[in-house]
Amino acid sequence: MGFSKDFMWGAASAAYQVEGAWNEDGKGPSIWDVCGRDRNVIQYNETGDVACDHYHRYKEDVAIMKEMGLKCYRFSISWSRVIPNGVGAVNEKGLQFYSDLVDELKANGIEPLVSLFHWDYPYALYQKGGWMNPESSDWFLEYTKVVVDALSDRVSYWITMNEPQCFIGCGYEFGSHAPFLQTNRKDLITMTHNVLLAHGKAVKYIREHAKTKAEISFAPIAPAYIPTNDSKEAIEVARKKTFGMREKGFTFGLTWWSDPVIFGKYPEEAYELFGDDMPVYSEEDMKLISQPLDFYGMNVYYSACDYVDKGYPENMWQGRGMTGMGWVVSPEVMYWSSKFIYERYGLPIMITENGMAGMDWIHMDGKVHDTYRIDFLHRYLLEYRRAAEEGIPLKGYMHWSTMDNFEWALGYNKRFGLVYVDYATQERTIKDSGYWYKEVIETNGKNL
Ligand code: GCO
Repeated sequence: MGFSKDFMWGAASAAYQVEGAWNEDGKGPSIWDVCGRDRNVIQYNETGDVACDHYHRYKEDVAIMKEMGLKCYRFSISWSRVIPNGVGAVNEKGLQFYSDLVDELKANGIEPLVSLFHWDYPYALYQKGGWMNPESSDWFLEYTKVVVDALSDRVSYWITMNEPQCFIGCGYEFGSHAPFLQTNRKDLITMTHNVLLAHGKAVKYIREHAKTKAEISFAPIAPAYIPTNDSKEAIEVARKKTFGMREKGFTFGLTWWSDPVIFGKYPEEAYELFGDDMPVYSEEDMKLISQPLDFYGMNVYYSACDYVDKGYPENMWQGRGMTGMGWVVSPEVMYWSSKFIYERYGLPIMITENGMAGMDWIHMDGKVHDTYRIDFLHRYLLEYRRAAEEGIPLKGYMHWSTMDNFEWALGYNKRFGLVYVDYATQERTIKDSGYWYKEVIETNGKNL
């Protein structure tokens, strides 16, 4: 037994990373448009102003996806393209873009999987306090309504939010992503609660109002610790660490986000660590937050590890293979994350992101020979299949990324795509890995 017959093979992107057209056709600014600009917080002061110009080239891009045999495409909607001020007047042209994209995908036999929010928060709402504002979850609900009413006749797969760990953790705890702030613990906790409420309200709305049967999840980062040996004890140690909490960097916790969403309560450990800083909420809140989901979408790139002051973190050693991000090549994480998370939360698993940044360029023969990405993918997919063989229900795999794009504060040099993008000409070239992935899809992973 390998991947199921209806396994969803796809690739992913996010609006700000690929679309460009940052101020066209009535789009309002997002925090990524404004907060990083000219401040030397983004590599070489690069921006997503043009990115892959996907806004204008989506037809060509869908044709390329079809050529690679993708069955699904996961993409996100830019909130401020659809509602320029975050709330209030709808920008019909912006909404039309996504409607056209969905039509184009459907016409090419590619299933759309929509992420409502992948970090490009409307700047106008940020000015009103953003996720600190008690109204913030209603703003998200209002936006969700607009998108779901317009697209749910053709879209059935929904991700409410991508990596809350990152947009709260990197955005407000570590200050490495827009809006590049480092705020206090109490505020981080307040924002978490509002984000969770927004997620819950969105799930409820989609469930009750979608025009086709909806399948809904969110997409946290979910890296497991890999057991140091095969013993039962080692597996329990790894499981415990995977679901444990730490004080600094708590916004990156897995249970911090997933326990409320799935169990309707914050982890016990959080109360021990944070005491009075924990949110005061009603039962009603937790009921909203823990609306039933259809699968657990997770972004998995490398194994979790404990960091130490000096020397290597535990998943690293001298000379260990790593990707262009400095992330260790640790394929077993696909198996252990799927297993641990399925056992804890009981939902079918979908890898909503996985991939690697490489040093890609066009070779003299005009092609991109990214053998390392093929090897990476091969190893990771084998470990993912191992989970399927043990009976863990796996729904799909969305490779990150469809094409090279803007890697947030690291700019354009981190190339994650199955498709190479020449940013000067906007020419696209399918990499060897893109053709290799096509064969994986065609054989449903039997050729691995
Ligand atoms: C994330 C985001 C993506 C990134 C990708 C590579 O996980 O950070 O969801 O937008 O580009 O993961 O870092």
